[in-house]
Amino acid sequence: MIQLNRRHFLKGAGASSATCALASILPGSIAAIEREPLKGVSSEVASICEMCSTRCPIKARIVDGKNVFITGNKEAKSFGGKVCARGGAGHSLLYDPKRIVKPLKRVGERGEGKWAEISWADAYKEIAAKMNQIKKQYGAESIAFSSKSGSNSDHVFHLAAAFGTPNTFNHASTCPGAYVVAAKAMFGTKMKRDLSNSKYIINFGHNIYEGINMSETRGMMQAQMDKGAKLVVFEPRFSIVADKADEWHAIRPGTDVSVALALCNVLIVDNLYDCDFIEKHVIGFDEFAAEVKDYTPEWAETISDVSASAIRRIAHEYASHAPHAVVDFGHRATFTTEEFDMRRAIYAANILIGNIERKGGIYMGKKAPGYNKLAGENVAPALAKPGVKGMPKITAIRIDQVEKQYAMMWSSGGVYQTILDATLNAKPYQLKGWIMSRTNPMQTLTDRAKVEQSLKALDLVVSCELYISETAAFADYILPESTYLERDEDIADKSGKNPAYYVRQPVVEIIGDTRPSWQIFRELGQQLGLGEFYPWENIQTLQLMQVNRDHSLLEKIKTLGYVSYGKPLMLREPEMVAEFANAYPNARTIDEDGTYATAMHFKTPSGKIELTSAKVEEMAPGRGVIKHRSVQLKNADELYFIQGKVAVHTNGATHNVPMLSNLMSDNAVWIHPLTAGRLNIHSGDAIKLISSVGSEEGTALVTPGIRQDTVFAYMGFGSKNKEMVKASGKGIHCGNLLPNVISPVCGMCLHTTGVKLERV
Ligand SMILES: Nc1nc2c(c(=O)[nH]1)N[C@H]1C(S)=C(S)[C@@H](COP(=O)(O)OP(=O)(O)OC[C@H]3O[C@@H](n4cnc5c(=O)[nH]c(N)nc54)[C@H](O)[C@@H]3O)O[C@H]1N2
Ligand SMILES: Nc1nc2c(c(=O)[nH]1)N[C@H]1C(S)=C(S)[C@@H](COP(=O)(O)OP(=O)(O)OC[C@H]3O[C@@H](n4cnc5c(=O)[nH]c(N)nc54)[C@H](O)[C@@H]3O)O[C@H]1N2
Ligand code: SF4
Ligand SMILES: [Mo]
Repeated sequence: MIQLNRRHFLKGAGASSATCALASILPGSIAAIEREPLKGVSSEVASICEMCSTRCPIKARIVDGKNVFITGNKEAKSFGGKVCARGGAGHSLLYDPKRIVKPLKRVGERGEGKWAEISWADAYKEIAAKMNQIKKQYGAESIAFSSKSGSNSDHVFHLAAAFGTPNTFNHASTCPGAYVVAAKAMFGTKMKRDLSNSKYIINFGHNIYEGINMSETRGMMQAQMDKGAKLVVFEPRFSIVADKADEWHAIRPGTDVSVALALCNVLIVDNLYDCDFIEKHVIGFDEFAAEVKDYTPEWAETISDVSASAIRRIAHEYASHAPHAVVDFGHRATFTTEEFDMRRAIYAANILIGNIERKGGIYMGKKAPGYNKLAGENVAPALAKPGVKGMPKITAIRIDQVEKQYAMMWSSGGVYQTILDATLNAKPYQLKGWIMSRTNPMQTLTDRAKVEQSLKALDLVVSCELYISETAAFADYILPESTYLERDEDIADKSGKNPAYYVRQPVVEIIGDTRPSWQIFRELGQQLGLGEFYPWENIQTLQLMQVNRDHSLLEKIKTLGYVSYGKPLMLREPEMVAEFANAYPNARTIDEDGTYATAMHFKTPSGKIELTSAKVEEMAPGRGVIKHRSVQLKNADELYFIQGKVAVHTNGATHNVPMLSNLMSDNAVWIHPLTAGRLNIHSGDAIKLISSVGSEEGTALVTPGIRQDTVFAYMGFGSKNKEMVKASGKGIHCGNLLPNVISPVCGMCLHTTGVKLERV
């Protein structure tokens, strides 16, 4: 394997900004962008990246009227004033001739690729008429709304609520849902990880040097490079994170839960856990300990292929660095149907060493209201929610609400894939319309064929997009949104260890006839006769409502782009608590042990951390206690098929962006040499993967960096619509191989399945 200098690599990994010549404009494209000089501000504008949903704070400016130079906003220290390679390529999206810059209406069959331009006014009129007709005939609840979470989704879901449907979905069940729901069950709220201060990091497939989040990626780099943290990685393939780790264990896909439980077993049996912390802050320890008694490292080895002695040693090393050690709870939580207990087992390993609210451990976000209360004064302004009076009362139940076990998922984004059965089989009732924004389920929701069938079966499909994505290709109307470099949005909360806000602002004037989504969904709302639910006229009035009409505060947030308040605070970290109490004379009195431990309140039924949960037991009988359950992810004669992110593309989103497509346009399938040898497959050969729901042809990459029983592909490639010119037909389409699954309790999709491999 190629040896890379670790230090050298780490320096490069999270630090690039780019300015490049604009791609030439192809003639004849739909509503192509005229290549005119860019208009906007030539001084730096502070804003927010949207090349992925990490949404890093950026600064951008126009160079010579021709280009946009993007870098990180230095005000946001943890992001290091940097953007990643995709963040630096924003100009290539902005000026991509294949971006849609006029509203489009389908004129052929769904998916046939025949489009006509339509005015915004006519598009709103026709869509609103159809929506109202569906509402009259089948009820408002028969229209689902979906959007990737973020400020856009707030506007999409506001319209849904005003229209009267409860069926709103973000990307949760395809991505973070399981770790969010697991945290809710145990802590009553989402948790954050403090990688940069951690001395010992255990990583179960968090691909953080490729699936980049500038702040967390840089935090991990700091921990490794500057502070000498030890990193242990469990991964079925030799990812970049595995390559930069101190040790890599090629775990069997989907079996992480057994190793996490075995770590807990050793922590308890060998008495390495923080007894005092458990006594004060945790309930359900005894039930958990009784369950975990049998989950020995020797048992986990038989399931996961990770050696028992390694698990035992790692548990001891981890505990010896307590509390400044962490088991990372990951990001994309779709490795097994037992995700709920996998992520709970990981949190349990953190709780046992008492790293909660400690440096290098896990902690709760400190938003203004709670922070101010501790300080005894208004250190940070609290944002107001614009009150909208008289919103319709919705009585229809959500399509994912029939089963009580998903109770915690409804409010965390919903079980997105339930749209498919509701559409195709009227389960639990018939859907007739789907209004979506900033989402590409054909690529990202699993079982592409079923998504296509569903889109074809509906009476109305609307997509708000930048491109004619694979999904938008099946819409009746495509509403083109201005890119993040052309639009403004509401102020967003970016609080971490202390309160922080930031805001998106336009860097260039809008190119073509596109609009920001807050405007699109407001105008559609007005056309629907729901204007009374939009007390804001434009984004400025909405922002002023957020800051309680404090003009100078708004000005400050806009000028700096990112504003943070107070001092970083972790409630059980004595030094931080002392500094905090020192800074604010009316601050809460420090506990006897020098911390604010008694100020920790968990929004669980008991008010404590719940290692075992009566509420979960009630929602999903038999699941109150964290347990191991055997899962069969593939048949004996199949290989595991797994995926991951690549550093130069985002999900199912950027494969048409010229600059990024030039860097990588295909996803060769990783195959172990012994597996390849049996089928006489060599690197570069054409191969085929066949699953229970589809088959895909691609190219082989023979590498020892993968388990023999597993194949891997970077996700997002192989688009099947011809409008994605640079992406269509290139590589394996992962969503076409994955069956549609709903995991217990957390409602997650499943991104691991069995495939047969053939040489073509
Ligand atoms: N460059 C880039 N950065 C991104 C994104 C992007 O698309 N591109 N997307 C953003 C988003 S939305 C997210 S959610 C994050 C994603 O962040 P991550 O969740 O870290 O990203 P993935 O690459 O999906 O990570 C999954 C990793 O798990 C491995 N894996 C697969 N199955 C298993 C298993 O059963 N066990 C273990 N232990 N490992 C397994 C895969 O090989 C892969 O390396 O990244 C964000 N940042
Ligand atoms: N097989 C498989 N499936 C996966 C994953 C995997 O690893 N493997 N990863 C999962 C994960 S972690 C996630 S988060 C999801 C992500 O999947 P999605 O939530 O679908 O998000 P993206 O693919 O990032 O982007 C969706 C669409 O948003 C459009 N878009 C980009 N910017 C804007 C904008 O400013 N406005 C509007 N209106 N549209 C915009 C893009 O053109 C793109 O078509 O995929 C999940 N699906
Ligand atoms: S991680 Fe990269 S692409 Fe994603 S928001 Fe940050 S700079 Fe932009
Ligand atoms: Mo994600």
